[in-house]
Amino acid sequence: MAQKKALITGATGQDGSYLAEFLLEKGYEVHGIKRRASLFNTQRIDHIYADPHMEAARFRLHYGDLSDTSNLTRLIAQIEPDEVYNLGAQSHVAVSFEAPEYTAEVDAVGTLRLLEAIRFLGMEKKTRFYQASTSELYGLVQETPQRETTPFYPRSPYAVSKLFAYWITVNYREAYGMYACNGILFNHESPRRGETFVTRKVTRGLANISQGLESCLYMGNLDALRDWGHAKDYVRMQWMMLQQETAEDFVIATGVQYSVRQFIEWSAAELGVTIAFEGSGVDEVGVVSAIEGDKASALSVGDVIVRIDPRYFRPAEVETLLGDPAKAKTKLGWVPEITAQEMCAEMVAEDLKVARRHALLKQHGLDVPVSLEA
Ligand code: NDP
Ligand code: GDR
Repeated sequence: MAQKKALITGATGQDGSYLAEFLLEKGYEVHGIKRRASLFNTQRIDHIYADPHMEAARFRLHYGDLSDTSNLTRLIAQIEPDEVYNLGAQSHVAVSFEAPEYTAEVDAVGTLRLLEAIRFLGMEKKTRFYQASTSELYGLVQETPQRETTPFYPRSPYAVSKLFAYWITVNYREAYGMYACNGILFNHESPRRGETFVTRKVTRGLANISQGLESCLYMGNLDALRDWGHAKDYVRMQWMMLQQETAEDFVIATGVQYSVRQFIEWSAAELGVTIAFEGSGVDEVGVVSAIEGDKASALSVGDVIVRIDPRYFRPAEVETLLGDPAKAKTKLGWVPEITAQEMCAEMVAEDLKVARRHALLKQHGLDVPVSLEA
């Protein structure tokens, strides 16, 4: 059988990097799109990137951008991919309130650009298309747990843009008979998660604090509930969805939810530190009055401080998400292998390694600037 070719947008991101590894292991020729940036932005994929001068290199990177129609069309024409995975996006919900138009341009119209390029090039019967849809579509939830049939109610420019992308993918499937499908993925994390998403912000921030590199972690809504899985488990599903006889949309989730506060507590336990939460209603010893009952009494002077900062609250919040992955389990035989707590431990361990290295350098007068912006 001829070697399959895949094109990944967002190849430099968390999911893109795991998916590229996965597809290379499956024997694919993998093409990734990367954006031009003033600094190197390929840290997550450097370990799988081979010198392009080598004949046998099966992983190729191309400059491109989801806002550039001619670039996308040219790349698809050149590569002739069997599978396109559209993972590229301005993927930060809070940032989408700051840059709503750009988010729509990339996340909504960018998806249309890819689909239209495939159709325009007459490849709609050859090229299969995966769209990175999201549990953010459910937003203000209409049913719990959320499944494929649950009505959408997006709550951010990001989610509204992804709503367009969801429906245009369905539309190209129905209108042109394309094999195009949506994976409605709930939050998934890993040590490669971007530093400004909540889980990574917590594991990195607490690891830094434990090594004396930072003094305080500033957080938003600690009561938000999320269904967190591991990115490695979820990219396997992205591939599986493109290997079926007919294209269908699937919810991918663990079916278990935890709060942000719980995630902080797990991370603290991994590091062996205790947490003092501070907020707007702080009393004299710096303990937030919002902490209920016995949790508050466990706090003492010297605890790691987690301070509530209104800056990290969103204009419209998604308070709770819980997915029902029954369809994926039944039809695709998929079961997530890594629990949220195991994932948290892995993330803490990786961030601790880095924090220890930085602390050691600092001890020897080689100061490494730790970015506090998260
Ligand atoms: P990341 O933010 O880690 O990666 C996003 C990728 O998109 C990066 O490679 C980024 O490039 C690229 N990108 C951003 N803007 C553009 C653009 N204008 N043109 C081309 N590429 C661009 O996200 P994840 O890997 O976590 O998520 C992958 C996809 O899945 C996203 O579409 C996200 O919205 C969606 N999703 C994610 C979930 C999650 O929990 N992780 C859950 C549900 C959906 P650069 O590296 O240069 O910034
Ligand atoms: P989310 O992920 O918005 O669900 O989108 P994020 O980790 O950013 O937030 C999860 C929840 O934590 C609350 N929160 C904070 N969030 C951040 N980033 N920083 C904080 O300081 C903080 N404090 C509390 C948030 O309010 C929210 O409720 C992610 C992205 O990967 C999307 O691309 C993807 O579509 C969805 O997951 C599913």
